[in-house]
Amino acid sequence: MSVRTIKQAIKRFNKFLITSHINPEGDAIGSQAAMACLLRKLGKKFVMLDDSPVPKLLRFMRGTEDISKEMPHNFNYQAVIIMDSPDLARIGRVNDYIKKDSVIINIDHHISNVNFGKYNWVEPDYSSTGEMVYDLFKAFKVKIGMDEAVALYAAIMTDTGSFRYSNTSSKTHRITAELIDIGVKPYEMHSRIYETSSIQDTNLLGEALQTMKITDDGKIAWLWVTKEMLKKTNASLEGTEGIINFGRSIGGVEIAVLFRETGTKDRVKVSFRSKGAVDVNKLAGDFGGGGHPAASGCSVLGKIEEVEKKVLEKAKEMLS
Ligand SMILES: [Mn+2]
Repeated sequence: MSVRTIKQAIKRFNKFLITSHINPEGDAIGSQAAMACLLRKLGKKFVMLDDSPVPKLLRFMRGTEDISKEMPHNFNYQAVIIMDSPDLARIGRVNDYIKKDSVIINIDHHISNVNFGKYNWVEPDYSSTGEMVYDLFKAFKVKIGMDEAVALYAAIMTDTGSFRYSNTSSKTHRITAELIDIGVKPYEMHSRIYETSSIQDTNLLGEALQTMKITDDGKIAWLWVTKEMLKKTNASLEGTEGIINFGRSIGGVEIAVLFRETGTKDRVKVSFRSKGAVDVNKLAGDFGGGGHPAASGCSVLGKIEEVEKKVLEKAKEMLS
């Protein structure tokens, strides 16, 4: 489906539930906040409801204070807009408020998206869901104000790794140039999101780097974050997010893997990053996860040593 179909769908309804995935990052939060701005300007009513709280770092965006964890009473939405989520499992507890006959508008850029909605707008070539929301503003001919410009910029900046990843296009830059013209300050945005690490999180990074290993051919690098390391350093879960990039940043590495003992119920969270030669969305898919060709993840049952062994075997298989 195209942006036009989604525009028509949004026009048809007046009360929306907006949500995104568990453990939201910049794109999930930014695209929800921008969508809220758009719906407000269109005179629509909405509630934003997420499984997980908004990360502290992202609360500077206006509108994020309206993202709640509980459904307000007496709010009967006509359609639910699910953003940046490849499947319904990714929205976690919010599923409790979705009925079999709910009208779902699915807006996402994950190649692994399973088209779970009545309306599915999926653009794997877009850098971020934020870029898609930008298109919606244009389709509706709604002027982009400062609040949504900040939210869209944050969404695009975080999902492109600050315009470094292969999903960065000339369109990405044209959009962000427009957002800068509206008043967004790139340095301020970068500083707010990337230059506010704590000493605890930095100590955790030090611990994690000690665990880094690399295959003999130098193509796979992997690291661990254990419960013990988190306890010792008193770091935050959010502080584990950028660690995988240190694996990918090594010359010759094709796949970086981060194993985190932060999954629920004896599960290990596994994140993958690729430099493009290997489709890590497929790799994550082998373990029930998904994402993008260059960035994906899954959650695997078992002890970290066992999970490491299984995952590395598959990764080596894919490279050979
Ligand atoms: Mn995204």
